[in-house]
Amino acid sequence: MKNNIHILSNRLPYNVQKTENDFELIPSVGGLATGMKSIYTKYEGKWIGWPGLSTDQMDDTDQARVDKVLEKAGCVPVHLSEKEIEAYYEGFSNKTIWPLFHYFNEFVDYTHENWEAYVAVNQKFADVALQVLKPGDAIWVHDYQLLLVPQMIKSKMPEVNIGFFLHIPFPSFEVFRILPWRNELIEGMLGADLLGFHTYDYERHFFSSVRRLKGLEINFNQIHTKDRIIMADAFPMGIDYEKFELASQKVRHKLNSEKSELQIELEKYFLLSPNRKLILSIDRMDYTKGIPNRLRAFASFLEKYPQYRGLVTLVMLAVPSRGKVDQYQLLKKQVDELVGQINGKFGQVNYSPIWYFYRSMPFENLIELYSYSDVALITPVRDGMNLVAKEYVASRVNQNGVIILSEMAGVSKEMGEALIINPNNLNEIADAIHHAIAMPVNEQQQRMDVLQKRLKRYDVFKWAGEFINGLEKVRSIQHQFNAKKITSSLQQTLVQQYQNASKRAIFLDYDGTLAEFHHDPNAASPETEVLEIVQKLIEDQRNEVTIISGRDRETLQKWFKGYHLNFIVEHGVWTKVKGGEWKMLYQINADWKDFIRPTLETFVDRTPGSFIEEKNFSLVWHYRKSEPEQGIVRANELKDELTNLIANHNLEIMEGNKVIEVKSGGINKGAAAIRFIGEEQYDFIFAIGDDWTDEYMFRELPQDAVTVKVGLVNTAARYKVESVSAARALLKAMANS
Ligand code: GDG
Repeated sequence: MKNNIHILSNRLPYNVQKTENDFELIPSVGGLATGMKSIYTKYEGKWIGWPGLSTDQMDDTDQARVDKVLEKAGCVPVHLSEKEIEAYYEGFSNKTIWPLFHYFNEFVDYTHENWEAYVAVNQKFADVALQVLKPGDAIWVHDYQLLLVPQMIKSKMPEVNIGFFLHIPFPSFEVFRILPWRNELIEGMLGADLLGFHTYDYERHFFSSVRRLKGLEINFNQIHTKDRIIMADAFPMGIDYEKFELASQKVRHKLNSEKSELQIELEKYFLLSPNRKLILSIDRMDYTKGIPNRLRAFASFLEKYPQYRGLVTLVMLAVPSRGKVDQYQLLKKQVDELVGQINGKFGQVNYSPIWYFYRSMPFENLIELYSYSDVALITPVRDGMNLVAKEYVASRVNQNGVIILSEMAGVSKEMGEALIINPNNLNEIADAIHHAIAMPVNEQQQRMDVLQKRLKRYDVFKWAGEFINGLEKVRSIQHQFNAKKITSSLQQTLVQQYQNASKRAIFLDYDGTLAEFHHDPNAASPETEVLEIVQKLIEDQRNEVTIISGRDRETLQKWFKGYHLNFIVEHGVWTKVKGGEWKMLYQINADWKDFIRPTLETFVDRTPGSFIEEKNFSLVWHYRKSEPEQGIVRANELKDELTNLIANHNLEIMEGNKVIEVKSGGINKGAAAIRFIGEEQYDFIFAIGDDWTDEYMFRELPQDAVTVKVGLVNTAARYKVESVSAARALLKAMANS
């Protein structure tokens, strides 16, 4: 059976329209629809989404008909009621997530019922997807309306490969944390195997929230959860370049009789004077697009450079959007007023400074606007990407034209050749308009040439293809990491090996292996479950059970008082064979501590939340409680400084889980475990541990030893388990066998 790739988004790529006695589908022309169609048709998947008609607008017969026409087009509908759309889409999606993710904190609505509807509708989408999906399939989920869907699918069908793409910005943690439902949203997204963003900045903001809210480790662009690797990456969305290029080539060669009214008007405009210029502005009427500031900046331009009055016109197409939301109604009013004021102030008999269209236009008109405008003025205050900028570039077949572009739009990262402005700096925008109009044609063409080559290469098909490659890549990385994972059948084999053995050495690391990490290392005393496992293991006469840890003698002895155990502590400095006395295996001194301690103290002062633990033969700097990113930066700095300091001393730096430890050289758990085994003949050697210090054991124990890493990261161990609870389950299975 073939593995399919399905698409899931809020809207299906069609508008459903009622005809006299049936329904018909009108295809959407958007870039996403085009890009995704190439994918779901190639991989024979389905497109799952809301068809655009509410269940209140259809009776059962209508619904059955709609389902049927959609089925023919490869679509599976998620039917929603008027009420659901209002609370989930207009409510939580557009009044909560949209403003917050675009840094409009003051517009964020915190209605709890909308959140509940968001959860319920996301579940509806996930349930429909679960009906469609087969094991081995992949699904690509789109955008902020569906942030919870990945986890909802993953929890039911972990074997499905899930991609998620966010079309809007992911905000800085300081903004994201404002949301009461921040944890749920992050968990929802972490159900995906691959997360795509338009830019690296959004990706790094996302990582920052993942670190801070979930405490997960992130290596390069891989997030390590307890049971799998998740990847995130920047995939800047492209456009259907050829479509815009071809359409604008045609515009130029039209006969008069074929020209639209708009095209005729545009041509007339330039006839009045060869010095006339047209500036273009196109967006949805949305407060994120910076329309009022754009108008104000245009007025400043006419004020500052009066020689252009009568010669430069701004054509502004604002497409109606989300008209039911208060802020959008206010914005519309504000824009209407500003246009009126500017036209009133600078207008002449033959000249209107702004041509304002509040409606949407057919594609042909859009191309005419792109083709006839000398400058594209794109000034959003926040914008995930902004495809208008790319479409303008693709439409400039003569390679002239200049783009003025806000640095707050994701697309600015790919368009260094545009004139980049800060959308709040009206003076800068006014000067940029002047710069653009005065720019020599050969310079315009040089800039345009670079932009066109880049956008042509990375078009929407390439973008979609790269994302699918990413999904395949993450699957193979997950396989590699899972290769050593102990499955239930492997566990049975290991337990069998254990049963068959007559003399066993068992080395158990403590923190991160038997016990979860605690913020306070002194509060990590063993839970009953751990004590029971240890008890069970030591009851068997064939077992030599050793706790092997970096901790000090006193703590472990106290915690396991009365248990007939061996101890190797402080990474092997001290050993205690059961019933015997503590012995120091090495004659080592700790004079060096006075010379290292001041450096660690400086780092404690500079890194709030970090502290020093002093052991007999080592000093440890802990940063588990500090700000995660700062902790990592400081840890790297500290390693650097220590490396210089310890040169010519017999000392070692070890990096554990959120700790940097300096200790006397030549001592490690591997050497200690080997020494413990000595001449004894064991027919089953088992060692389990979670961090870097345990890797010494994994490397030095005999090859046939059963070595187990806790955590799905690279390791020298033969096997891996994903978590402390899985480690305990394995030990329990052996102990109870
Ligand atoms: C979101 C993110 C991100 C506009 N007016 C008409 C019309 N359009 C088309 C344009 C363009 C699209 O609409 C607008 O796309 P943008 O990218 O500029 O903005 P959003 O709608 O806010 O989209 C954005 C995007 O998702 C993709 O990930 O770039 O940052 O906010 O394609 O051509 N098309 C027609 N008539 C119009 O009047 N036919």
